[in-house]
Amino acid sequence: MTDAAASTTASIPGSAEAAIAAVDIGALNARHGIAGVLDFHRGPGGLPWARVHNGQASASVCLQGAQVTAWQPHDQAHPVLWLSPAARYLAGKPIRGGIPVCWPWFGTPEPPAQGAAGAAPPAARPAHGFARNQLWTVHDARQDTSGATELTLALTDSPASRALWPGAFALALRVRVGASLALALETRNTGTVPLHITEALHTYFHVGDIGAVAVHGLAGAAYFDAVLAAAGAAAAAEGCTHAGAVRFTQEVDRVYASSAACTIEDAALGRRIGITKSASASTVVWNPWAAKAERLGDLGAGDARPGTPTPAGWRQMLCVESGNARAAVVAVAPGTQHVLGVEYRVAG
Ligand code: TA6
Repeated sequence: MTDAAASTTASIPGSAEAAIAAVDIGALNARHGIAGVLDFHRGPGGLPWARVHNGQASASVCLQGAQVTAWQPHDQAHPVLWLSPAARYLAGKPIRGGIPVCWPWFGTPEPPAQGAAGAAPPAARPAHGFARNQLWTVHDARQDTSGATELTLALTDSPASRALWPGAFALALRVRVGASLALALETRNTGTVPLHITEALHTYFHVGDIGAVAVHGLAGAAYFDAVLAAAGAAAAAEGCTHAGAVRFTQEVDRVYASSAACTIEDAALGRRIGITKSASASTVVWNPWAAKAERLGDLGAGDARPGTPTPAGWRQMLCVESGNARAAVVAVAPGTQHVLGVEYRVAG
């Protein structure tokens, strides 16, 4: 079966397993493989992956959800993206770690903010949208003049997506793997009415220890504190601000109204990760800390104390997500497109 047919199969509700099984790895390698640089294979759970190893970096991208699950420049001793040691690899479900694509909504939205008249009731709509759960097709793969590898994956509306959200769309994710990692999430409205979306590239970064991390660039930006909101302090959760860097001594789950670049300063690993972005009005910062990590159940067990040889998974991850969330709804007019961009670069 061709990849196009496979993605069509994915469109029938409940056939995620069939769509995954129908992916023709040989055909993908014949059509898009790049000798010595890019190949396709089946990884954990039988999910299809693209694997990149060029002169600058290595990376992995799961075709389910167009989810970058690994990126490590050759000059880095540690992965830059975090992938849970307890990740589950299931058809139709997101993988814990890497860069989940949250689209066409961030979180669990309530209509009409999503502009989705006729959408399924909120309870039926998966958290962070459906794009991260569906099988994407490979649109293009190439080396650019710098020696970086650019992979473009695509997803279009289908019976499965329309059962959740009525939008007619063509989604593309361009991933450029090199000494930096760049992603561009392109939303094209192929319908006749405006699309209203929220979105995020929900990036999990690998850190030495969350207790020795600072995030710079968000001082003074207003943020929604989801932890306060979850504790019932709805009014106090809105319009928060802080001076200085974000540091971590407990669960942090914040949606900042910010288009600014950020830097993750990792004292334990002695490196800084630079985050620049475009067409993004929101930055989300999240670490679940021990209790929520326990409830989620797939971040990896281990020692909750800092500085031990067997740390819990949550001690070695930090999400800094770039997107357009909550009130930052993006309207995409018929026949037009919107492109959310990020680039990550490591120093030290
Ligand atoms: O981006 C932060 C957040 O919205 C948290 O509230 C937490 O739910 C996290 O995303 C992970 O969500 P997921 O659905 O991937 O488990």
